[in-house]
Amino acid sequence: MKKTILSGIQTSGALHLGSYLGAIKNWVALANEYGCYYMLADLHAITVRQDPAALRETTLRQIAQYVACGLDPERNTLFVQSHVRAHAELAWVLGCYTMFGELSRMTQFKDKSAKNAENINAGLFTYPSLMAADILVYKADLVPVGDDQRQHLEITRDIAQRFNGIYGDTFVVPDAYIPKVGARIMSLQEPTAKMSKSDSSPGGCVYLTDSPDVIAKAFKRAVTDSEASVRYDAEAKPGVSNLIEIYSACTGKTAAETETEFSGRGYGDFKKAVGDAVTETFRPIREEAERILADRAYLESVYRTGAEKASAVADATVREVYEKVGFLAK
Ligand code: ATP
Ligand code: LTN
Repeated sequence: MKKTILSGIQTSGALHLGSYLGAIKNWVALANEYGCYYMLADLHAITVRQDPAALRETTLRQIAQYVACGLDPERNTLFVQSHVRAHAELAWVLGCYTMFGELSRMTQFKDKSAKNAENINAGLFTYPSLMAADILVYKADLVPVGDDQRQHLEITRDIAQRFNGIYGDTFVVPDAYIPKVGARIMSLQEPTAKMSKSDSSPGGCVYLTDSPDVIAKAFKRAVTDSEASVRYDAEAKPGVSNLIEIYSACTGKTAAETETEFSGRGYGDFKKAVGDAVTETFRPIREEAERILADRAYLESVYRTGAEKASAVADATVREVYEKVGFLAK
């Protein structure tokens, strides 16, 4: 029996270099060895205010991008979170086994509350109970994510263990799968902050949909330092180290090989090479995503089939959980 993977990305904006290198690249790499569920987290996306038409469009585009990245819908279950009711149902139950104090310690909650001071809603606070439900409802063994999701995986494990401790073995306690290279891509403009779609500085974030021209410009302007030496030192040289990490992740070369390749050469050369490596990584995906996006009937068949397959498994877990906690069977 193959082990199970679940992961997802919020449909709160466009996919970028961080979400590609930190998450999706590994989804593709692991797809053959595992039974995989890859989700579009639209329920999570509305913890921040979204424009309805834009949310729908982003969701569709993101499905096309999942497929274009190499996730074959015949072999992976690709689905939209809100299409599978069991997520919301289990999230409610798990919320009753998640502590206020635990949620208060989540750094993502603290960061997002600081960024959205006018909308610190209950969904933003209980976000991790829903994420735990996403994972536990499929009894997933492994969750490939970027480094920023480590804490959410820890709380998921705690919730699973707590529930199992009270009701007997129910959930699989999942492991995070965090890549060695690319787990934390930093902003090109502010290399001490994570690259993110909510990045406020233009050029800090590189999107999967960006043209080669836009990508080249973003790397040309990337913040570095005055030493003019391509050397990995995350503390002293965060900008250059981030570029080395990006180059390594896109080309498969190690940091040491990258240092040797660019030894004695200026930052101009290096930045151009990193931009080219990213462009070549993104080009086939971008072109394929555009082609798929034009075929709405195909996209519909992908997410409908995905939701059906996912619901069958997820509904069974909810039934099991409802029975264990003592809900009367209908
Ligand atoms: P937001 O800015 O709305 O919080 P985000 O840009 O951080 O979003 P998500 O959609 O939350 O991106 O993340 C999707 C996946 O990509 C997660 O697994 C996350 O850990 C990973 N990821 C996001 N940003 C990075 C990054 N800069 N480096 C590596 N992995 C990342
Ligand atoms: N919180 C994640 C998105 C997400 C997720 C999940 C990731 C929602 N549910 C379940 C892995 C497993 C993020 O991208 N910020």
